[in-house]
Amino acid sequence: MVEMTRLQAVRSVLNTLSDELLVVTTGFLSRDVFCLGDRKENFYMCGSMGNAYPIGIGIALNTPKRNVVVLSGDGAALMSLGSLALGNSLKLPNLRHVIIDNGKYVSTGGQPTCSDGIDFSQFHNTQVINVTSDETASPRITLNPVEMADRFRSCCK
Ligand SMILES: Cc1ncc(C[n+]2csc(CCOP(=O)(O)OP(=O)(O)O)c2C)c(N)n1
Ligand SMILES: [Mg+2]
Repeated sequence: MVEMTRLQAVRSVLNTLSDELLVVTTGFLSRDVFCLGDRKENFYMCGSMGNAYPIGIGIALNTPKRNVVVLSGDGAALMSLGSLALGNSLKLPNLRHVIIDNGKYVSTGGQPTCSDGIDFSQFHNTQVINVTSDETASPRITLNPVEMADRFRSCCK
């Protein structure tokens, strides 16, 4: 098994992107993506844990000509299991889910999740990247939320 840190995992995902719309989960992962590869096609779901994937479903349904990638943490994916079932049911061809699984809620202090109790790769177009260690937090996102949402919307055509 390839061992990656959280930032290496995030870089590996960003390296796969061209013009995809990217929805990123709350916490350190949004900060990491902002620092390593901010682009107008990125939507950072600051604050509302578990909502990145359901938002990704909505965007993929409404912009069928665009490919949508959702980047989640294991804790966020566990919080939103209903949406993973919906993803399995809809099987949207333009939606991809990448889950960075560190087995913890790292952004809030490293409390353990129960991600070892589920095989996320059973879900539609889902890739799991197991992370063996986490760097300290990237700096906070400096974008104004309205500005960020507006520039993202302008790409959703
Ligand atoms: C509904 C809700 N519950 C709790 C939080 C607090 N919170 C923010 S990030 C986070 C941890 C997220 O864990 P995970 O998705 O595994 O990502 P990681 O931090 O490990 O990268 C928590 C508990 C929140 N923002 N929203
Ligand atoms: Mg985690």
